[in-house]
Amino acid sequence: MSLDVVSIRRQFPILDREVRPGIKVVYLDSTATSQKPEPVIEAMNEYYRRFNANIHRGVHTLAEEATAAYELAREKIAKFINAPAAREIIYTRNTTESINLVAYTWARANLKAGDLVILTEMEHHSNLVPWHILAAERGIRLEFIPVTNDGLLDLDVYRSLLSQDPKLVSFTHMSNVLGTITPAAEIIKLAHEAGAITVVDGAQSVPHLKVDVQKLDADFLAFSAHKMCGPTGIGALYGKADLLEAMPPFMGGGDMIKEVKLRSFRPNSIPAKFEAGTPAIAESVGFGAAVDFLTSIGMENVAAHEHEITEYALERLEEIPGVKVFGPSADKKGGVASFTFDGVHPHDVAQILDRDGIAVRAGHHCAQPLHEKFGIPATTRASFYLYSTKDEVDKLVEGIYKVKKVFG
Ligand code: 7TS
Repeated sequence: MSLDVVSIRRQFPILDREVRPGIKVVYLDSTATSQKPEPVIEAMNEYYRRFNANIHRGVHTLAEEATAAYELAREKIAKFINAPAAREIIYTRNTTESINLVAYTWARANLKAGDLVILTEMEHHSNLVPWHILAAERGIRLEFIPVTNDGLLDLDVYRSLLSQDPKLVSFTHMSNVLGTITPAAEIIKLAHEAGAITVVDGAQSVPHLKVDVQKLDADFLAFSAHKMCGPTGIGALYGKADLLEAMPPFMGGGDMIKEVKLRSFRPNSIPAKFEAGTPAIAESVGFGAAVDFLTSIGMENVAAHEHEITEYALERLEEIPGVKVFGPSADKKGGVASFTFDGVHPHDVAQILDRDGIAVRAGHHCAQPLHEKFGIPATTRASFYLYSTKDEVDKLVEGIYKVKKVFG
């Protein structure tokens, strides 16, 4: 093991939880949301106990401390993804809001009827529906990089789409269903050569891989704190400063302005321009603590551990007659194993696993078009993180054999 998982697990109090007397939780649903370590919980508690105040408004000590903590967390997040400047990090509620921010501001200011936006067939609904809304409103054109049978993106089709003068390419860095890690740097380079800007959905990559926006040359990167050991209710949008500065505001209200008259306003500079109203202050503190926690472990170590668990999980799952795992081999994917089990509905699989405390997700995982592509309505999904163990994979496999018994 590349990580000291025993000591890591000790920092996640929930992993000790019994879901029923004598039945400990086996948490295999980190793709939906990760669990939270003690330092994150403690940082948020300390915020409420010691320096809760509204930010950017007061001159009193508590307000100054809260503001400093909010801005310090932004600096930590910027460093975590190697953003050149903290002002390029916009706090949002989550990945969904980050993508919508780009769709409602950059895209509405820059796209007109007939303009091409390229997406992929493996997108989460949050990187589809904002563009559907824009297509209906503006008449922009959507094209999709196809997914191959082994769960990879078909870059030959992408190259041919690029000859149609796209304005924007928005794609996931890691599929939440197939686990596929997409060749983001290459996709971005080709998009730039074609004159398009790029949005990277980093909801699954930022928590699990070392993501460097400068190496990628990403124009925008969207991610959520709750999937990376942080709290719910906060996420981030990284954007290159020149793009963010040229974009109109998203929501109007307090903090996002320099000056307001009865009939006009002047927007604030970035990042405040995009942060209207009282933000998620305690959550920003938790987000910063999550980034500290992951940094102290090292993202390379997190990724290596997940790789080991995923490789083992795929090997064990594929041994089970009737189980079909979707997506590429372990070397091309993150810690996700979505599968079907002959003759048993994915929801039934999940329900029977839950009897043994095994938490997995069943359904279309907010990627309906991808499931349609594979001709299935749903899958059962087990997903892994830095606290996952081979023992938990073994419990999952035992659980699936029990499902087999129940359904004959
Ligand atoms: N993009 C990807 C690739 C995701 O996996 C998710 C959430 C989102 C965007 C949206 O993130 P949010 O924080 O704004 O909700 N994925 C999942 C999932 O797979 N199960 O629950 C949420």
